Amino acid sequence: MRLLGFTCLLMSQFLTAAVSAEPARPDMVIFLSDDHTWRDSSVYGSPDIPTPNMKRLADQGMTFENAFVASPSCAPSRAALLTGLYPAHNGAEPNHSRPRAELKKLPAYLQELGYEVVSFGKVGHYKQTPEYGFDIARHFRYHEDIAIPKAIEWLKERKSDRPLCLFVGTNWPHVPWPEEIGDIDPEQLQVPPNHVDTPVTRRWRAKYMAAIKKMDSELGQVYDVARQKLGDDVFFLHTSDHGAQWPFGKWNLYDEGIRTPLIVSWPGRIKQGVRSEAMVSWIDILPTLVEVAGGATPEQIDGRSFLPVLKGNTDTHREVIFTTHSGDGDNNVYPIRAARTLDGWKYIRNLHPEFRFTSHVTNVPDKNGYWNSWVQKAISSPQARLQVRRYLERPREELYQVTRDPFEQQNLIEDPAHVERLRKLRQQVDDWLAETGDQKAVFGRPQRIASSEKPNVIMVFIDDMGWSDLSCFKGTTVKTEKIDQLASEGIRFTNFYVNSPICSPSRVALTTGQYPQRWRINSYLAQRKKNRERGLAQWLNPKAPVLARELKHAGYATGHFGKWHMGGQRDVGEAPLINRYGFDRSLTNFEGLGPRVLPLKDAYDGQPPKKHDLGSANLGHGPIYWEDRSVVTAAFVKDALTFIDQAEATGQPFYLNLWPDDVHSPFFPPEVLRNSTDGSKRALYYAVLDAMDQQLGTLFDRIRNDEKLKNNTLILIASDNGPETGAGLATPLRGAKTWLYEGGVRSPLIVWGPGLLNPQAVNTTNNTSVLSALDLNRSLYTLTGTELPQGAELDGEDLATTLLGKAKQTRQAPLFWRRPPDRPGTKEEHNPDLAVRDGKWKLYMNYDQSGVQLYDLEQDVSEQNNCAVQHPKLVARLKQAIINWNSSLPKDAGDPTWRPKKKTAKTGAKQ
Ligand SMILES: [Ca+2]
Ligand SMILES: [Ca+2]
Repeated sequence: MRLLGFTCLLMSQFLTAAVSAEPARPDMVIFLSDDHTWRDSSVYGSPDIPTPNMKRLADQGMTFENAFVASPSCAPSRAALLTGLYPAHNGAEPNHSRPRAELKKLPAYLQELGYEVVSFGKVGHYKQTPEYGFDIARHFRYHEDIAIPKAIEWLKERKSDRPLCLFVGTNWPHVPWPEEIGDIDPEQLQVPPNHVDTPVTRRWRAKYMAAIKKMDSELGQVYDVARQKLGDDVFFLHTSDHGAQWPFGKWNLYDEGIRTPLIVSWPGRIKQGVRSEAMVSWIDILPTLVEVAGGATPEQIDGRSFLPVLKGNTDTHREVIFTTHSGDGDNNVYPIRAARTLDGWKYIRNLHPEFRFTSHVTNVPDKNGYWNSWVQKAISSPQARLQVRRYLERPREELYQVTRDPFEQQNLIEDPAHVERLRKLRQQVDDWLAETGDQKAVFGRPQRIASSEKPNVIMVFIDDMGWSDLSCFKGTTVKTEKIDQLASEGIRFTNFYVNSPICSPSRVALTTGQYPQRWRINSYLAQRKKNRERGLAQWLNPKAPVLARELKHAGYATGHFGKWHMGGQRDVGEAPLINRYGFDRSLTNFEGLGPRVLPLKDAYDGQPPKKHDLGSANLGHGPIYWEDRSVVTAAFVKDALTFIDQAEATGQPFYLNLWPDDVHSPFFPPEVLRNSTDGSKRALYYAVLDAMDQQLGTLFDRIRNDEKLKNNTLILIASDNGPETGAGLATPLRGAKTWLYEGGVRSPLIVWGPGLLNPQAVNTTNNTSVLSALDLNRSLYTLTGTELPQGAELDGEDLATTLLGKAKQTRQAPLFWRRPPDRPGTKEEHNPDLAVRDGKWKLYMNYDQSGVQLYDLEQDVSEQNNCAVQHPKLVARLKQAIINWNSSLPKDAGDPTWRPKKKTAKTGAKQ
């Protein structure tokens, strides 16, 4: 009888009566994939991405055409799944955030019904998984791919006869995608129409496919063992937490971000091989599982059980799906809300269209290598440029008819034919925002879209060039024609200073706008031990204010090309990479980390070229390539030109550091110039200066020959410190590199910008304004209309109008220097410990207040006549000013009262 009844029911309506009559409590297996776009599977129509195991499952169950996640990034999506609540309700809004602790989570609902609820792999967001209250939670860390075999092993060996709800979460096809692509042919792949088709895109697409293959294979293994071990009455559900990490996918509310595969099989209960149009959300999965387990559908949540759809009792569920995205708080700060209707319409509201849409894709290009190829193609291809700009800049609202325009390319927001539909969708979203108490919060610090009026800035910071080496600064040995040309079209400043007579601290001052001693960088950074012994930090603290970072947030493209020397040299391989300081793109030498070009020294003497990297090649964090020392500046220029082209393609103003390691030793000029020297240090130095001038000329010509760039670009040229003794010249100034005397810290400054400077000031020399690199930094905030960094007190003063030749102001506060701790001078002559310039006066003294010297620089620029005795009051005032300044800063090993910090296990290795 029973058997007959069973057959009858099967023939009629699929066991509905039996299920509702008594709790079935079937075993349940939920297989979650990670970052898999629904479209990228043969089950959902992909012509070139076979997913045979998804297909197998689909053949045995119900495939949902209209399944959506609540939010397109891992943590909020999974939190919505495991609470049945929208992100604004459960508190997990940006990526990496958690639902509120007091909320009831999915395991608790099922445990109450007698279930053992177990999780293997990425089910919650990695280490958050155990917080959801699973009976067992294992192997949930980042790409802990062993989770799948471990889950299978565990299930095979399970002895309990409690009903089981097993979650298995693979990390595939989440990045990093596998390098091994097997027999996938990138040439044969279909590139989606909203992507940019480049060879690199195809290679990455092949890698993504290889990752999908892994996921699909794991799905098949778990499905098979579930059926073997748990029998036919197993409820098996497969879905993905959101779309893939491609532009317009993950972190987006386009269908590629929010629409998701959902396939459910339950032999004997769900018809085989059916497809459902019913619209369901990830928040509906929790109540569905509870109902399948025989429980009453929870009422206090946003989700609603779609068991009636599974049972074939209805083919509708929701009319509209609401989705939300709040960014990842870091690379993506871009809140969006959207409604997607069953009849195929999508309304998107970008809460802050003034923000630039950035993400891991744009910000971590080495891990998403195709993005650069998109931007590169956008330089010449309008189609590529359109897609790149569409990704980066979004309108306030978007409206798409997804059924006709599946890739959401035609925004119909302005189309009068849809006014009524739009009104309704806006209202629905407003109501939903109100209902969920959505605060529309911005998580993290956004990047803004800059006005196209903003000027570009190129900061050329030459290394170890003397005060009087450029022929436009009275140099007589070589003609620096390219720099001279800029000088003749711009303004020369003869009272410009750097804030240290040596590389690293001078660079820190220009970079941060603060005295470098604040950051404990008062000499060149070298080996870890050597840094520690001199009382130096190991690298510039990334918390320091950085002009480039502020410009980046204001919408600038930022690039650093050339020597860095603020961390990441010799044996200090764990220093932050240059991009941590706010640079979008960088190429450096052996004095920094990230992409770099390392020099080969060739003396053209028949010997093979020698590598010169001081250990950099061993530090990793590349890519690294080698180049002849004589053309390293040209390599920096080449990359800078690409950066400029790309900034134009992305529609951004740019800030560019071009910091050659010319004309620092060792001196290896090109062969043709070397041959015209006598081989002496000085002659080789000038040959390098000549070559550098020509190589920089390529960059200058690019700007000058482009009308738009010419009129809206500012180029500044200075040297980071005085000349190395025996190489360049500082005549008539006293001292050289490492000395606090004028020859160590006074530098040429040239400001060029035909569209920006006062035309009357062109080809003039400003001999009166006293200013420093600190003031350049501060003035560039004004010149670019950029807000000052929050909470930072800058030491520079705003002399923007002076730099543009519209005024001749001088810095108000005195300028101070402290000598590098390891540069006390020579046997014959002591390098003064401390110095101040105030007006025309410069005063020197030692830490113990001895050795006071005072010079009147207007009368005595060569600092030959110490007039301290004649000006006791002035001396007393300036001495006190130095003492006050110096005592406000951390000491270093040059100060006799400095004591090394005790080395502890925690801090010894680091700062
Ligand atoms: Ca994910
Ligand atoms: Ca230098």
